Amino acid sequence: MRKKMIALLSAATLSMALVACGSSKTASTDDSKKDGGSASEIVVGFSQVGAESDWRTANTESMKSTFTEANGYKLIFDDAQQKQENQITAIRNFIQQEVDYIVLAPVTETGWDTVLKEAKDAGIPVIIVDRMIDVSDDSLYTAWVGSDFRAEGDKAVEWMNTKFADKDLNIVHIQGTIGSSAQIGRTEGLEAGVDAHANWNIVAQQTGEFTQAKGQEVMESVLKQNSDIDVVYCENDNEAFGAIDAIEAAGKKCGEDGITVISFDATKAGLTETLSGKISYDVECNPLHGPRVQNIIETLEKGETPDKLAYVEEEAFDAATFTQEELDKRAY
Ligand code: GYE
Repeated sequence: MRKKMIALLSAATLSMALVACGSSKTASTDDSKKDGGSASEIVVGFSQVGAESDWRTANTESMKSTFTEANGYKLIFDDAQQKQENQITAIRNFIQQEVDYIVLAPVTETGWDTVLKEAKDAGIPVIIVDRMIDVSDDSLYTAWVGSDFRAEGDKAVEWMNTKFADKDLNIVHIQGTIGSSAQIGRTEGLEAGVDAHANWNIVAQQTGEFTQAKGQEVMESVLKQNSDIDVVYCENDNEAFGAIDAIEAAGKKCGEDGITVISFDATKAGLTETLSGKISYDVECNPLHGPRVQNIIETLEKGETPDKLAYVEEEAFDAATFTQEELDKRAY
């Protein structure tokens, strides 16, 4: 919006100059703001993936509560319903509205080159949040903040190692949205672990789209074909909730004396199941990116250069040691 303010000032200056010259014409001072923001506020267009999970809801909430008018922002929020084509349309709308910053939480890694070139040509900085993008030219985005998804997968496998080491394992792998960084990293972690253990087998591998409904559907169909399952590796909490429902509906148990469910996100709902013992291990993925993106924007506003890549620190929670006190302290 400061672009606009400069335009407004120069129009006013020009108008004064014209008056001073005794011209009957006055330059237009009509600064009709396409994005609807006021002159001093920073306008942010945020293209959100969707509302597929508890993690996503917490992330949306973090962005909305950060980019408020009281904080000097106008947020234009767009929910893409897990579709890349909707995100591309949203970005084009943001460009037309001449927003000051575009923030993108990309559904998948590839397919962004063309639209981000359009944003670059329009002079609008693009900040990527959460999942990463895979573009041929890194100057198409200004900065990224999110999680190390491969490290998250590795943490789960390290835990499996300490717990099961040389045991024979039949593993059901419910993946996230195929082609998203969260899926790619968490899948790579598990596959590396399975490659390193001759007696660990992935007996089924299918996407659950990061949703509870799809997680349940996948687990139900797996259980119809295979009753000998030791571990279910779910790539987020909501898939785990669906898988747990399917396991229990089939008359089986989750946890210590049943099927081991591993999950990612460690949302409050996920950790509630960790406390109950139904999720045996939950790897944290922190969704509270609003203040982190705000820091990036503030750095840019000062004319400074933010870190190109920023990874968030995360931990993991074992049902064997997790407590109510820890659960009470969680912010999401
Ligand atoms: O794990 C999942 C969400 O990209 C980290 O997306 C995010 C993932 C998160 O739907 O719950």
